[in-house]
Amino acid sequence: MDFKEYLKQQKQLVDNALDKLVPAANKPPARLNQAIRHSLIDGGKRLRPILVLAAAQAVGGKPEPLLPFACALECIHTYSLIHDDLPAMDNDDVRRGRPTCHKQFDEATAILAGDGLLTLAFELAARPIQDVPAQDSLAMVVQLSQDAGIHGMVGGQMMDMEAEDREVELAELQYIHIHKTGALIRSSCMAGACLGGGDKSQIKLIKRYGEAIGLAFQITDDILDIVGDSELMGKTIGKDQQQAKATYPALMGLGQARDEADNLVNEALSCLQGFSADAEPLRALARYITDRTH
Ligand code: GRG
Repeated sequence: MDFKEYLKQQKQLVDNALDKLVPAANKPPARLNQAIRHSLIDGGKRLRPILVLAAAQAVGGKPEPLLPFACALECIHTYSLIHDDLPAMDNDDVRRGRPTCHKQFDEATAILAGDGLLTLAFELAARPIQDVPAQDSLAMVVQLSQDAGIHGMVGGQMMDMEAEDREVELAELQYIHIHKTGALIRSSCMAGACLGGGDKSQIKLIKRYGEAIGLAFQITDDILDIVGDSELMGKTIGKDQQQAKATYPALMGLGQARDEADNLVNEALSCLQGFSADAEPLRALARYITDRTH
């Protein structure tokens, strides 16, 4: 398959759906909708929604009906970026190649834009999906709440903040990465597998796939913060070293961190061994996690 073309097409599909599902910039409250659109529209790789669609395809399901759920993942992800960039957290000026939400608007608007995106996400995730039993939808909404919230991303962010300015061992760092970044990626994969009609064993394997690429994704992010190109990445890099943050390369060196990420990608690929050619996009996405340059 032409993976570059696949990514481009899927991103376009997600971008079009987001544009339709998010309130127009001139609709009241216009400033809030403009702030949401500033951070959300035409930005980012759309990895999480694309994973939802690819996981559905891998189990033989139709991806298109899952677009609102897939967009919910992107709304939650974008909210986390907006809040993470605030002065009270990472205090960043640039995100997705443009000024961060609080820089372009103001702090209060950025907080509300994040809150608006988080709540919109659950409205989208709870929408009935053609041919999907309501109990499966409900189970994935619950899963998403847990993975995005206290037991997942939000909890991971708190642990990350608490670990600043002190020694962190690898086991703790892994725990932080799994929660802060991995949980939402796992949720994306599980939602696609379940809502795409996968059976229990397929969902379990794709869940494990998601866990492995989720951790590999954050390790790669740690690596790119050292060797990446800030223009390509659309954000400030080198901040981890500047803040003496615990990262995989800081704890084990660049080479071993790369090996760790590669091993996880191989583990993810082995989860898909019994799947048909329909899982090819999911396989290519796993390889992309460590090959990416932004
Ligand atoms: C709940 C406030 C709050 C934060 C949660 C996810 C997160 C914690 C903070 C965002 C900043 C950060 C470094 C997160 C780690 C995950 C990560 C690498 C995000 C960037 O994701 P990409 O590369 O971004 O998919 P694009 O812009 O391509 O969507």
